[in-house]
Order: sequence, then C-alpha cells, then structure tokens
Amino acid sequence: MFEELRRVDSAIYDSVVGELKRQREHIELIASENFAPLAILEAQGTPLTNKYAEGYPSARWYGGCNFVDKAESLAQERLKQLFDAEFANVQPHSGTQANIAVMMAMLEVGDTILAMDLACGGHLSHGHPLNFSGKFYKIVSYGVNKNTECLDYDEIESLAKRYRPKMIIAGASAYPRIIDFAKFRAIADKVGAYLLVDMAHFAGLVAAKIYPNPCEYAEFVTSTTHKTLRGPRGGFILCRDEFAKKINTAVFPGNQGGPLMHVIAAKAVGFGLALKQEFADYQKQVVKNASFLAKCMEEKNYRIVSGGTDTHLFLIDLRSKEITGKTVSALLEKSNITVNKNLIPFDPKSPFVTSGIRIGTPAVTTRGMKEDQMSLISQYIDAAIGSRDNDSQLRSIRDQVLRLTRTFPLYEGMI
Ligand code: DSN
Repeated sequence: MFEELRRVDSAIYDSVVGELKRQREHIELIASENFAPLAILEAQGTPLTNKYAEGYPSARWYGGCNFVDKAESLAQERLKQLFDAEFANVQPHSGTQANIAVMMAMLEVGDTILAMDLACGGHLSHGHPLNFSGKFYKIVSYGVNKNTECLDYDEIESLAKRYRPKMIIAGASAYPRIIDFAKFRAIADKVGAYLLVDMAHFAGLVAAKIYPNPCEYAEFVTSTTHKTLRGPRGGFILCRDEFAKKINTAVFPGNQGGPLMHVIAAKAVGFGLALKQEFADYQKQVVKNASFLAKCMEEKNYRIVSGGTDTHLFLIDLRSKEITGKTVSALLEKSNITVNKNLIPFDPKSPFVTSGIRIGTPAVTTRGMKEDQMSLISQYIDAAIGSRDNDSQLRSIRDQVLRLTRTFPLYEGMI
C-alpha cells in the first residue's frame, strides 16, 4: 500500500509510515481516539474526494451527483436508524461545526447558552471565550458538585431559572458518568430553552444501547464520528423533522461550502458497521475495560475522579503522587503509552500543567485488548510514574509495551 505516495512524495510517505508505526507500537489511551476499520480508510481514499456536491441529495448545485447522492442518502438513512432519529445531516466536517450550525440555526447573536464549563469537563465549542460559541453568545457555565464531582442538576436548574438561556447544552469531553437527559429536558422545559446534546464522546455507547439515547429527549443531538463511534473523522447533526430545514441551511450555505463526499461515504460505512451486533459487543468491552483499568489504578492508590466511571473514560487525580498531568503525559510517552493531561474538577493548576490525566479505552479495545491487558497497562503506568527520574527504567517499560502491542496487530499487511 502507499507505493504511489512513496514515489510522488517521500516526505509525506515517511510521515504516514512513521504515524502508522507509532499507532502500532504505542498503547493508545486518548479517550477521543480510535482506529477506524480498513473499509473506512478505503472509502476515504477514493475518487469521491474529487466531487463537488454543494446542496443535499437530489437538490445539488452541481451536475454529476448521482453516485455521491446515493452515498449521502445511505449515510443519512443508516444514521437515523442507528439513533432512532427523525432527521440527519451528515455534512458537518467536525463536531464543532455541527455545534456551530445548531447555534446558528436556532439562536441570535447575543442569546444566552447554559453549558458545561471546560474546566469541569465541557468542550471548547460549548462557550470557550476564544471559540465562536463564546464570542457570539452569552455563556453561563455549570460545573460539577465539589464533593461528588458529578453533575449537580439542582445547580443547573437554578442557573437556568436565573439566566433564562435560550439553549442548554448537555455533553462533555471529560465526564466519566452517565448524563441524565430526562433531568436536562425537564430543566429546559421549565425555562423554555432548546436542549442540545453533544454526544461526541459517547455516541458509540448510545449506538450500542448501553447509554441513554439523547434523541429521546433533545431537539438537537450533535456528534463527531471518530471517537467511540469508530468512523472517519467528522461530525453530524440529528434533530426533529420540524427543524430540518433550518439545520440544513445553517450547515450549507450557513457555515460550510462543499461537503466532503469521500468522508460522507466513509461515514456511511461506519454507520453500517455500528448497526451490527459485533459493534455493540465491542462497546460493552470498551466500558468493561475502562471500569477495570480505573479499578486497577485505584488499587495502586490513585484517586479516580468521581470514584470511577460508567463510560469509556476516566480521570486520574495525580496530586497524591506529587506529579502533574503534563509531566506524566511526557513520562508515559517515553514508555510508548499515549494519554493527555487533563484538568480535574476545581483543579488548582493551569490547563497547560493540570493535576490530572484522562484515560480512555476505545482504541485499545479495538485492538482486542481485554481485562488482562488492562491490568498490565495499569502496572506500566504506575511503574513509569514511579520511574520519573530513571530513563533506563522507562526504556525497559517501553520494551514491555512493545512486546504487548506486537501481540495485538494493527492494520496488518498495510505496509
Ligand atoms: N478534542 C476532543 C477530545 O479530546 O475530547 C474533543 O473534541
């Protein structure tokens, strides 16, 4: 594979081969990453990349769209089936662009949004001052309860009553517990707000029916396609039929031009795979692995934020080990283990340093790893943190990681 790329552009070929080797040889614990199946990579690398198709199936601004129309219609139909949704737009290039489109469709500049604070696990596009959302709307943030580190629905309700937001956003990037959408719906109804659920992180769990389906509660549901859902990189929006026209217009021409038809075809493949029983079995193992790995870390005297996880991810509070998230992430990288530093709720450290790391199991589970490997991974992480000043010990952990990753091949035969 990639022989023509090698001939035409050896520098980019080297970058691709280097990244493939890194993915094969590292234990990937970034909660938002996964390994897309080969069929999805193939669909993205097709001549569909050449086609302009502004508009929607059967209503395009360009001729020659009959084949890409079919791909986009399939993506829409499969996605609606997967989440039991009335309407689907599969064109957003990312989760953030999906969120922007919903806000553009339903709000006026200056309207109030109530959303989760990034520092407590929320997402940039839910109102960070440097993001579109924070610049164009008035943002009121909710966090988590200081004792339980879980969402405090009474606090959310009192903020909603006080600030009367036009939209409430539920969903997070670093929240390990199941979100109670019924409670969010009730709060939104009390103040006449729209409810937007951003399920980017847990969409795969919803598809597998091991997490409540936000489509039953929210007018709008957005997501990425590449996290637990294990598709290509991208986004989508689900909504009730009554909002379909507004949402379509906000995506195109509102904030995007030509859709990426090769990516939409790959999304269709991913949604098709997610409808299969194997995918549900995979998601169950993702959650089992996360919960088991969190328990293993707890047994090694690490504090797990909120005491555990119901999902694919958890946060470790590193303060008792007197080490920062930034240092741990760098240490683990030396041992071929990839995580990200992450703020913990009420973190005294800055987002550049942090007191925590976030750990997720979607990628290692795709490789076929189960509880036995989670136990090994917890030993490697603990040993690496204990070897902070000992490069030879870190190298020896890396050798053990290499032995483990070799027994769980990735993209076999690709190069
Ligand atoms: N940046 C993603 C994450 O890591 O959670 C969210 O978009």
